Amino acid sequence: MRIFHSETHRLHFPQGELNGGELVTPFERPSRVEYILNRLQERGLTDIQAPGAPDMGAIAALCDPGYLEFLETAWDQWVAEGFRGEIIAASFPVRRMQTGRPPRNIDGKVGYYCLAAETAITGGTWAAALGSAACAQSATAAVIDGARAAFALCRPPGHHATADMYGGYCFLNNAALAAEALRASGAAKVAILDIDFHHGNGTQDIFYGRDDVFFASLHGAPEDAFPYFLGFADETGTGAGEGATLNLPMAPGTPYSVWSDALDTAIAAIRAQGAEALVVSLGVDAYKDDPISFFKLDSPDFTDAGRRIAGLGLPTVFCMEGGYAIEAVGINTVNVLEGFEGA
Ligand code: Q9C
Ligand code: ZN
Repeated sequence: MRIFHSETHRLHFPQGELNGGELVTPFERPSRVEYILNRLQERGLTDIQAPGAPDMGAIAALCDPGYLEFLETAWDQWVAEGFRGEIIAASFPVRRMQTGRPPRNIDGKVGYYCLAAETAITGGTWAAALGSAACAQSATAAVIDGARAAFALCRPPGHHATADMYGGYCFLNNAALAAEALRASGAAKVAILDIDFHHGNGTQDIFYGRDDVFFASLHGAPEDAFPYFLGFADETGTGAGEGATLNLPMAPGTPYSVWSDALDTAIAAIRAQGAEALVVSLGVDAYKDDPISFFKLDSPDFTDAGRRIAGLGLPTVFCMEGGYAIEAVGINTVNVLEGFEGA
């Protein structure tokens, strides 16, 4: 399988994540990539290359222009303001405060474009987000060129990012970029299967009103799990997109026997939709020992999940998302890819 990885991910390494009122070392950290790379090598998945330059036109087509300008300039403005810490949002346009006007003040602007305060921005965040997007774009190009599948080792992840908001460790929605590129290459219908533990609110939001990109997500029930406010089973799409979103929220303690039934449900829906290409938002935080999640998948279960996904027989772009049980992240990620390839 062709694999795309960019060293630029290292440029994004905030020292602090707001967690339980403390600033802790972020769960989403550079070493995650090292564990995945090591495991890929160990298992002989060595076709690893750097992506091409990011396709800025495709990123501009997906995202709000003010948001992209914000990501590009936020650090310089923050430093110019005299702030000495990392960028952490503190004021948000919440209920009855939404007038759609991005503030001039950088502290206000940060809150305007942020959906969750755990995620810090630093001087290298924009470059890292672009490198991550480039991995998704190059992996998609490989699949468009005829590869059965490709793996984008995206970091930072993407599925919480909307067209105009960052958060949940995400800045640019890599899976959405992949899906759009597959559509542009001629696939009439594309499916995004999101198996990260968390609901892919950003991806859902981007495609919610469209019927050409089907979105299916397996995740911790929003009553109990981040992002808390989206991902309920009754969110099924709107307008032309009605029926093109499938949410499968599950309870704390969910074992693989239940999770795999949900996976089969999502796979059957993707088949029924007539998707011609597949994007997998590949998070492995459904793992039993993940420090911020509550499902009970074991490592061999990820191999089985990969096998089931392969059963769709679709050209497939895997985009790395979450997974924070550091040592197991490599094993579980590679298990999905091996299960897929061995099927
Ligand atoms: N402070 C992804 O898996 N909540 N994002 C953090 C611990 C945010 C997860 C809770 C979790 C975001 C891509
Ligand atoms: Zn996650």
